[in-house]
Amino acid sequence: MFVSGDRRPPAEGDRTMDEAHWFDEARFGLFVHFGIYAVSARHEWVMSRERRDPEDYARYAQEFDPDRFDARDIARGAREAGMRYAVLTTKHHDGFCLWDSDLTEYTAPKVCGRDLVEEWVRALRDEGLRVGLYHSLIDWSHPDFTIDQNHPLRDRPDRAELDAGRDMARYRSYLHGQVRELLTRYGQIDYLFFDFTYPGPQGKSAEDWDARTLLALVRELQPGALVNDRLGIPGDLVTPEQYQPARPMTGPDGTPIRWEACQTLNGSWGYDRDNLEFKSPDLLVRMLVGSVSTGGNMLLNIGPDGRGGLRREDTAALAEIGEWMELHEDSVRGAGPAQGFTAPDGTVLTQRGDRLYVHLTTWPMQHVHLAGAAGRVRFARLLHDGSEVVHRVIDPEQKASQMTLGSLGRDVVTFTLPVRRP
Ligand code: FUL
Repeated sequence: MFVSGDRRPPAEGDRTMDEAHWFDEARFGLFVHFGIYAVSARHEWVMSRERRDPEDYARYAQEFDPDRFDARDIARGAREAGMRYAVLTTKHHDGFCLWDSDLTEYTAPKVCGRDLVEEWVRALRDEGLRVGLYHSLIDWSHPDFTIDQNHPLRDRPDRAELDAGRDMARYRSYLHGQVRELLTRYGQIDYLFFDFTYPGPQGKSAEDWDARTLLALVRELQPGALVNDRLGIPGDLVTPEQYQPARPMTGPDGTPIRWEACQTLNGSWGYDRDNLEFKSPDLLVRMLVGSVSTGGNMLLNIGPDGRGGLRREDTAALAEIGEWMELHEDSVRGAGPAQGFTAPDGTVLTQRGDRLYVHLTTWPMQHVHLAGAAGRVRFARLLHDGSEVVHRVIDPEQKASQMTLGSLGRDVVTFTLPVRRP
């Protein structure tokens, strides 16, 4: 049966994922990398890249004064961009903690008197966003974290001496203790992004974190929270980094695997002042619909500067994506891969219930031929203004329909078709 061409959301049973979960419904989230590395303004890995020893690096903590960090502002920007969840770095690999941990003095509250995680969680809840926390498994400042291939002290001639006496078992109890703090002090946490495991002779593996116990701790303290895959054991979703999976991810038995592609705006996660290679909002929208078309989410990152403020490029990107989302949200939220259609060249397809969305990613284009559509389309219309897209069957053999479009000067044009199941 055909459905009408209105914008009514599909009924529960129409969802494209088997399980209606907030994460799959959301499709789009914000990642925020913030820490004392923002003061260096040279990437969040500056400590490792520049082989800085912990004492020297800790000078950034003394100079950390995030007077412009405004979690409310960030949360509002995320919501207006069409995001429905956001993830903040509670601690990155440098070990500096943004919350008031009892287990170390190396924290934001100790240097600036503010628990930034508390501010974060409150702001997200107030904006109606799901709460995500990133937590680094790696800690280059902890005296028990052994020196490996990424460690800032790896090239020191006295490496063996510096490494002697370090004890990963002690580090592990610190790590677990901190995760317990994060999961017991701030109410409901919806998503935990651990980062990361890198097995090998010079790396760290799931045993180093005692990943099973850590995961069990999360399940016990926050049974509803999603956990990513970077503990080195399977979690609830996989997190491709800076690439877009070309097709839906499936397990050996063909069942869909939940995934989320995390993406930077300019190749760096933390504030990187001199890196101006920003992705355009148009490209970001294409990446977003690309993620949805292959059944995943996109987690788009911003890196506040040394004062916690956002650079113009960050806010502009969020605002422009927000403008697109305001008109095209239905093709993203709760949508997934198209069922039984192959995307014609220059298009990306998403589907939500019985509504197919055709995103034109190259433009101008006068006609689109959609194989398999003949006889299944009741009405085709542009999504942003509801205007009709004239379609006619051109090849009954192929069951193809031709959609004729004028020359709209928009970046990503989306039209929507109520379709019949094949
Ligand atoms: C990586 C980290 O090493 C990067 O700094 C960043 O946090 C990214 C999301 O994950 O593995």
